[in-house]
Amino acid sequence: MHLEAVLKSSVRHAKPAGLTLQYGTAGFRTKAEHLDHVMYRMGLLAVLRSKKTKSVIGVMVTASHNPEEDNGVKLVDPMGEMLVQEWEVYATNLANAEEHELQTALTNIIKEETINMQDESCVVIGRDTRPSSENLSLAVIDGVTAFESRYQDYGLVSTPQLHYIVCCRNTDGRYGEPTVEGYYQKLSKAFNDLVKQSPNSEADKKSLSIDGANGIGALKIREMEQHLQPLLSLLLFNDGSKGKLNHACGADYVKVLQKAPEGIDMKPGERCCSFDGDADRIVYYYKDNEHRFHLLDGDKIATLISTFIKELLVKVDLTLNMGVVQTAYANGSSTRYLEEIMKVPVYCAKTGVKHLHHKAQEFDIGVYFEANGHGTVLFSKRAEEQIRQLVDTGTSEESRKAAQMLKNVIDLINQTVGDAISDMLVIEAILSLKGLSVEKWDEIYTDLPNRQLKVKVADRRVIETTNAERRTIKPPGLQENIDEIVKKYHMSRAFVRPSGTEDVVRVYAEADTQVRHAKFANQPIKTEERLRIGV
Ligand code: G16
Repeated sequence: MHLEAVLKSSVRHAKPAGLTLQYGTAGFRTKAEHLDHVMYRMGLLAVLRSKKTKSVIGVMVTASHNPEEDNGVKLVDPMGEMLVQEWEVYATNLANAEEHELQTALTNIIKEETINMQDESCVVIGRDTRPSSENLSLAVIDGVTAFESRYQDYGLVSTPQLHYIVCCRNTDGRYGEPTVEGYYQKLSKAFNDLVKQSPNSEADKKSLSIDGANGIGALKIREMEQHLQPLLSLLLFNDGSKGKLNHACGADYVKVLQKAPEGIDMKPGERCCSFDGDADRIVYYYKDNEHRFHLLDGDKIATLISTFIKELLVKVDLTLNMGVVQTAYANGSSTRYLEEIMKVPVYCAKTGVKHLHHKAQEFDIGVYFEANGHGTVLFSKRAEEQIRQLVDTGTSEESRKAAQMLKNVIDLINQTVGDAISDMLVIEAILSLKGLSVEKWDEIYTDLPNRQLKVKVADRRVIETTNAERRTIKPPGLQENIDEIVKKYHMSRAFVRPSGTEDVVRVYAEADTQVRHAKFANQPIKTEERLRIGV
C-alpha cells in the first residue's frame, strides 16, 4: 500500500477541521473554496473504485447548474453511469474524515471491498469552465498520483462527454472512439444519417437558437457545429465570451422561472433551447406571435421521443417493452398523456438521474427524463440486437427503414447519461422526420400551470420524504398541512423536498387553471414559513 505517500500529499489538500459535507443528488457540491480536500480524496476514491471494478473510472469537476462560485464533483462508473450508491457512503466518510482519520477511512474501504492494491487502475478526469475547476482538477490528479495510478486528463469537456469516454474505454471502443472527436464523429454520423431519411428536410429551414449558459456546452457545440452542416444551422448565444456562467441564463433558470434567458434573440415561432452549466440538461422554448413564452421541458421531450420510438416499433413489428421514468416534478398532464393516450407505463423515481437510470434499465427501452431536462433513452442488449438485425432482414422496405431509424437513434442518444447535445440532435431529427414545428410539438398536450420555488431554511435536512419524494414524513404536521391546501383545488398536487445540490428546500405546486394556481402556488410558502419557525 502507498498510504504514506497519500497522507504526505494530503497535507497539501488539508481538510478544514470540522467541515462536513453531504454526498448530494449528484455528488458533492458547495462553494469552490471548500472543495480542495474533497477533490484530492475523490481522486483517491476513484483509484480504489478502479482497482475494485478493474475498469476506468471518471471524475468530473463541475457544479453543473449551480452558480459560478460553486463547484462539485461527479464520479463516473465503468459503463458511464453515476457512481453506484453503495459507494456513496465511502465517498462521504472519506470527504468528512479529519486529517488524522484519513488513513483509517481508506483502510476501511480497502478492507470492506477486499481491494487488491497491486491491481492496475486508471482514472479519467474532466472539468467544466468555472474559474475554480482547473485547480480543483489538479487536486483530483494529486489524489490519483498519490496512489501511483494511471490517469488521463481530458481537460475541458462536458459531463456527458466524460461519461461517454469512460464507457468507450471500458468497452474497448465498442461504444465509440474514446475521444471528444470520436464523440462528435459518432453523433454527427448518426444525426446526418437520420435526417437524410427525412422527407421534410427542406420543411423547416429555420435555425435553432442555443443558449449555452456561458458554459462548457457553448464551447463544445462550437467545436461540433462543422460536423452538422448543412443539415442543422445553429445560432449560439451566451457563449461565455462575456456573461457569467448560469447567470440569468441556462436550462435551470429557464425551467424554474419559465421565461427566456437574457442574451438570446427570439423570433416568434423559432425553436430555442438552453443547456445547463455542464451540458447534461436541455429545455426547449419559443415565443408565439403574441410574444407569449412557451416552455417545452423534459416531460415534453420524453413524450416526443417515446412517441417517435413507439411509432417505429409498430413499423418494425417488434414486441419490446417500453417504459417511461419521471420524477415528482413531472407535469400531471404529461403523465396522463403517456399513460392514457400513448398507453406507455410510467414510473416515478426520486430526483437524481442515478435513480431514474436504474429504473429505466428494467425495460427493453427505458425513456427517462426529469422535468428539468435531464434524461436519455436506454436500449437493452436484446433490443439493440433485434433492431440491428432487422435493418437487413426486415420483411418490408417500411420495416427495414424503421429499423434503420431506430439504429440511428441508438447511436445518436448518449445512453450513459442525459446529454444536452445528444438530446438536442435527437429532438431536431425527430422534428425534421415528422415535419413538426415547435408549436405543433407543444400542442401534443397542455401542461397544467405549475410553479417551482426555492426556499432558504436554517437546516433543510429536517425534511424527510417518502414515496419518491411526493410526501414528507418529517417534520410532523407538514404533510397534513400540504394535504389540507391541495384538496381545495382541482387536479392539484404539491410537495416539498430538500435539494441535494443547493442549500434550499424546493417547493413544487401544480393545479388545473391559472387563476386557481396563482392562489395555490403561494400557499406552500406559508407552509414553509411554519416549518422555518419549527426549525
Ligand atoms: C443534478 C442532478 C439532477 C437533479 C438536479 C437537481 O443536476 O443530476 O438529476 O434533478 O441536480 O437536484 P436537487 O433538486 O436535489 O437539487 P445537475 O444538472 O445540477 O447536475
